[in-house]
Amino acid sequence: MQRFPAFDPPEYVEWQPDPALVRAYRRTVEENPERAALVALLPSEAKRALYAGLLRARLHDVQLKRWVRTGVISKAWLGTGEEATTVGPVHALQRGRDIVAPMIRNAAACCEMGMSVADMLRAYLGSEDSPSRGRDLHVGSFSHGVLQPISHVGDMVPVITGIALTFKMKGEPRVALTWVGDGSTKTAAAHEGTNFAAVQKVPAIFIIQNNQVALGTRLEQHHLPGTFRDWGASYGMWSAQFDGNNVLDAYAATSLAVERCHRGEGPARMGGHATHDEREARETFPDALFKEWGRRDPIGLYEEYLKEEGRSAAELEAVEREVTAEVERAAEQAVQSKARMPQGETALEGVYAKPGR
Ligand SMILES: Cc1ncc(C[n+]2csc(CCOP(=O)(O)OP(=O)(O)O)c2C)c(N)n1
Ligand SMILES: [Mg+2]
Repeated sequence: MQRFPAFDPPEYVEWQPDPALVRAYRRTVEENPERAALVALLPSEAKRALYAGLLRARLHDVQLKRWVRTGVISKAWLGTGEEATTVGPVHALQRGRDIVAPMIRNAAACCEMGMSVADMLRAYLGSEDSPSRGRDLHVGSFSHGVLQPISHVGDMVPVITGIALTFKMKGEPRVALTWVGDGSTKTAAAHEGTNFAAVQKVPAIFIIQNNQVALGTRLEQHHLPGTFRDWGASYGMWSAQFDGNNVLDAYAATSLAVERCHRGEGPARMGGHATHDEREARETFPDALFKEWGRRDPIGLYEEYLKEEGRSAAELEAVEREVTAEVERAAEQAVQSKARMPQGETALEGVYAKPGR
């Protein structure tokens, strides 16, 4: 994809495929027979949609950075480098049936569940026509199956567990999924929710998104085991790991978890490993670590995979042109919404359910 020297992490600007990592990417997809079978069944169109999803996520972040740089907004939360951990799992779900609760790192989930990029950008402007009507920058849309998270990390775990419990009680073949940052696993809410999900055997999927940092706190400062491999087992819960930079692995691992949920064998816990590119992380970790993870750009590696599958550069460029146009159009539409800021009194509207509902 086109790189953006002004906005991309430095490791991505001159990104070139490392042949060993390209081979390892394919090996990851092929070495687990169950996952390999699922990937082999993916229609060409679905693989293209995964690519578009990754691009949409990256370009959404680039647009936000552009707005920060030009003073349209003062701050943005980004998922750059972690796109595969969000996009792969959402593509394993069914729109209109399943429910997700994205954390701020997972804004891409909103779009992959069908929300428009323009609405995602409007949320940052806090306009009257934004998803929360200007109340909050956390984004959700019930009609798209996306729960709007609250700021407190870890708190969506018991909420998702409750939703999954409802699915189980009603006998509905649906699943509920949320992501939990490595740091957020330490909250009481995450523990209580995970344990309750396990003992109630609800159709929930928890993805521990281990980007090795929680603001300025490194993983080894808050998590002595070093990995999350045994985390699910400590709750008596089935769990699996996937490569957080490999969208196909993330997709296939989540698909298996969904199948388990449908068989009544939920919940499932999964770990995705990714990188994190924000100021605190850059101040916390040595440059070498960013170089190492930068070589694993989830978009660059997936492009190499697709090319090996016989996709032409022209086809990939066509997808990129479509998504670029979608994001550019969305930014233009969203900026128009700046003229539609909510009146203060409207903050009191729509807070409580109407009697009888
Ligand atoms: C309960 C709670 N404590 C503290 C914060 C402040 N806070 C916001 S993000 C964050 C770090 C979360 O780290 P992690 O779970 O690893 O997610 P990441 O940001 O790395 O995606 C903290 C401590 C919060 N939002 N909620
Ligand atoms: Mg983290």
